[in-house]
Amino acid sequence: MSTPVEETLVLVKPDGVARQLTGEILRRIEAKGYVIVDLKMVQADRGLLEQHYEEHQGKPFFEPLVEFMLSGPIVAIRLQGNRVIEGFRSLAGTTDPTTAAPGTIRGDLGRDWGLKVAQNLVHGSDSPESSSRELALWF
Ligand code: IDP
Ligand code: MG
Repeated sequence: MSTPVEETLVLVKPDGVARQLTGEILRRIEAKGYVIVDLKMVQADRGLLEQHYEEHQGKPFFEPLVEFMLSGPIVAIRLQGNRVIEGFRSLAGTTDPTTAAPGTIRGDLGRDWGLKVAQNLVHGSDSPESSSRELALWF
């Protein structure tokens, strides 16, 4: 079976950086065999985040989400591999860290902190279109 080599945007969100989980998250990514093509630590600005999360504009968690993403540095990663878009989302686990499966980044390391927005450690692009759009924003 031949599958295309893809790239995806992974972000270690401010909670992951603040909790010093960047290394643990990168370890899981590399242990899976995905290739880190580029990586940088950035303090995002509001304009970048509003574009990044444009699909969520108008939702109740949008403003808390932007504020959360502004709260500290983010590690942005250009990640490469066969089916890496789907594969990283599988490593990350589902959005709500309380119910994300054990074994996933969010399931093992995240929890509900009783906040307006889910602090769930990582972002991963959800489609080839999102991945191209997001990589162009961040790199
Ligand atoms: P994803 O990160 O799993 O792709 P999205 O639906 O794209 O999830 O939402 C973007 C981010 O917004 C989530 O990672 C999470 O931080 C936050 N979020 C999404 N839905 C909710 C919600 O219902 N309540 C609180 N925060 C949410
Ligand atoms: Mg998403």
